[in-house]
Amino acid sequence: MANPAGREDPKQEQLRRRRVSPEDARLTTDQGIRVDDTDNSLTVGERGPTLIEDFHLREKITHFDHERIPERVVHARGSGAYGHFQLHESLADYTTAEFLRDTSLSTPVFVRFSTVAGSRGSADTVRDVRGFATKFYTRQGNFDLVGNNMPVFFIQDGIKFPDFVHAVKPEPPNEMPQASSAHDTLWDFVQLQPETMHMMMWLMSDRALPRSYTMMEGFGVHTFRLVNAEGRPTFVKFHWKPKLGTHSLAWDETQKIAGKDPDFNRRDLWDRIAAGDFPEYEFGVQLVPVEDEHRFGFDLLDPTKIIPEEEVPVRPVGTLTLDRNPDNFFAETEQVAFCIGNVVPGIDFTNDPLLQARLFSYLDTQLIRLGGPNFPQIPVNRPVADVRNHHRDGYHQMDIHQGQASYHKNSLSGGCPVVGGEGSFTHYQERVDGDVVRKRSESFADHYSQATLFWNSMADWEREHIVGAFRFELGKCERKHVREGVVEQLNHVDHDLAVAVAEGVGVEPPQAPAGANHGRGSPALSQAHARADSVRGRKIAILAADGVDSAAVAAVGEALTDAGAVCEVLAAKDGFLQAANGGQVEVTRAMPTVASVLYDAVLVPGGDQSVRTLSADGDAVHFVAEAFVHCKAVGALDAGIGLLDRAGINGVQVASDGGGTVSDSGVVTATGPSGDFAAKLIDAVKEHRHWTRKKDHVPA
Ligand code: HDE
Repeated sequence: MANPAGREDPKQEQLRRRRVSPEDARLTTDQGIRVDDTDNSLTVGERGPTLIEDFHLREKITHFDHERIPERVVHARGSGAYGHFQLHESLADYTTAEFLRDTSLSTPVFVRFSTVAGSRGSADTVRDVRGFATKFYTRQGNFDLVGNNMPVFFIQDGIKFPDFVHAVKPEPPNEMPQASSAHDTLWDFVQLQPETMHMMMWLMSDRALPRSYTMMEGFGVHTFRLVNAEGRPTFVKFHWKPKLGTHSLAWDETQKIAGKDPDFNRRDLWDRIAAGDFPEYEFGVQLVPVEDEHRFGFDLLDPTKIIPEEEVPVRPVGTLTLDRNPDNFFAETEQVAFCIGNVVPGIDFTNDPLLQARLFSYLDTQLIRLGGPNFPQIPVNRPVADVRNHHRDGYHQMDIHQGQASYHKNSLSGGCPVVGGEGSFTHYQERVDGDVVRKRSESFADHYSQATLFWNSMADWEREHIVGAFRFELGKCERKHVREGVVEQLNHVDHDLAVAVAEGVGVEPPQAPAGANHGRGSPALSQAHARADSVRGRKIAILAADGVDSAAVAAVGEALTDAGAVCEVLAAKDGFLQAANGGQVEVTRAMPTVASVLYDAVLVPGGDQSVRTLSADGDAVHFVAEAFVHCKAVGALDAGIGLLDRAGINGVQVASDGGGTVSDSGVVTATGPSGDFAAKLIDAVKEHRHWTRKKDHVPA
């Protein structure tokens, strides 16, 4: 079976045999017996008692009673997709992993994106880390890269994970708040555990509010080891970079979306793939020769540290394309089991203590979540590589193992399956020597330098967002000593930051600390430098009423659609609008069913009557004002400019000669015939957001 790129896809071929379609089928019991009636139980007389011999009733209810499995203890809410990974540049000098050596191979994958703290039914757009887990179904077996959209973690040693997760999850007495870090227990943990500071900077930044799963980076976080054919190791950090750039939502917007469309990120991913607009990510590696292990000012084994990209560039070597939505959420996205211990020959671990604890945790949690040791046989988890061993029995055994010998060594099955041979996994032979201790390495002691590096790298608007986020989160903490403790920690990151946060949360601003900010930055950390060259999948709202200028709707709509955007005509009611020229314009959605927060940009076409109606409609006025306040591209043509004025968007300039197009911080207007309006609007949408826009005067 071929994938959309025309390459054979052995995983889809394997899954095809497991898919069950309702088409042309008759309803049966689980035993395959056709059922004559599934709406009425078997009773004695029409009003009499129900009979226990009604096997169909019993089976139907019993199956229903057992439909649920435990949700993941973290990363419970997720969205998955299939795709393929294409290597462009061979890493044969560094690894024996075939999928990273052979550029002719296309490797099938399943990816699951997730939030961390919320339950399965929580909203997508909460402030949180996002999981970015990829299962590569390689010919040498499954390789799982279980990463996040932030390159560091909250803690250095896995033994702290239960403490951290208990602190961030809803509080024990009342299970509040849902999917939010803005509460006392998390911040109490933070103030007492300074190693969290670097990650907290990321979590309070816009990285925690991705516009789309297709617009966020992914990181393997830990330093791994690649091993080549000569057995030579190289340290490696894995990266995903979205082709659409790394872009985020506004905090106010995320909170509103959580109510308007809690499935916002999930829907966006699904719709893009369904529309054939396949999300793409560049796969990159930072390679560090083992001789350089100690050349950095931090420990490569410390998962609270990045290797700045300016010091070790990310080398792009492949592309991940997501091109198929799952058929069944439960069977695939819920039952997929990632395990950081799933590595293939040529990829190995390091002594990062967080990584080591993860090696235990994933298999352990899946044994309970998926009900026993045979979960690797579930279709989404099953490798495309042959599986042959002496593991036997257990709940839900799906394979029928033939032969008398289920042990090694054996002579009865001719010694099969035979151990070893070409392509066998051999653990890297690291020499280790030391005393048995319970002690954090001194080389892990610096908790602030990289938090400061992150802060120094931010644009002014990013810093404003970070300060706002700290103020919001600490403002939700009931205990003053917790707020004070966090401000004290922030003072080690940057004094100005600590003062700005203190002022917002009723805490005495701290004294300047002894050591000054080191002043170093890493431009790659700022989203101000994110790629912004595409409008693919961007959603544009076109506000209209009867009397709209349908020619403008058609012309600008077509230009945006040709560029890859998705345009929707919104009006007070569903149906058709009478256009100014007598034609009709179909309404895509009724305005009460949507909101500006669900769109990337808004366009108000001309048409006097249409704009008069919209100007008298509070929903429409608010729509435009809110889009403006969230720094989105706003376009208006001719009379449509009047709606911008009505929304309080001052400073809209109109070319004095009555024609031409004017763009002011993402507000694009034109009067009269104007050839470049659509092009300018497209450019404004590409920018994603116009964060430096002056907007405090607009009431929304
Ligand atoms: Fe996880 N993590 N984690 N984690 N993690 C799980 O595994 C754990 C960590 C990550 O879409 C669990 O099957 C420990 C870092 C993702 O199914 C669990 C530690 C990173 C996902 C678990 C960490 C991650 C998980 C919950 C510290 C980024 C979702 C259910 C030692 C590099 C995968 C499950 C999916 C899921 C344990 C830290 C990423 C409990 C003990 C660091 C993306 O096993």
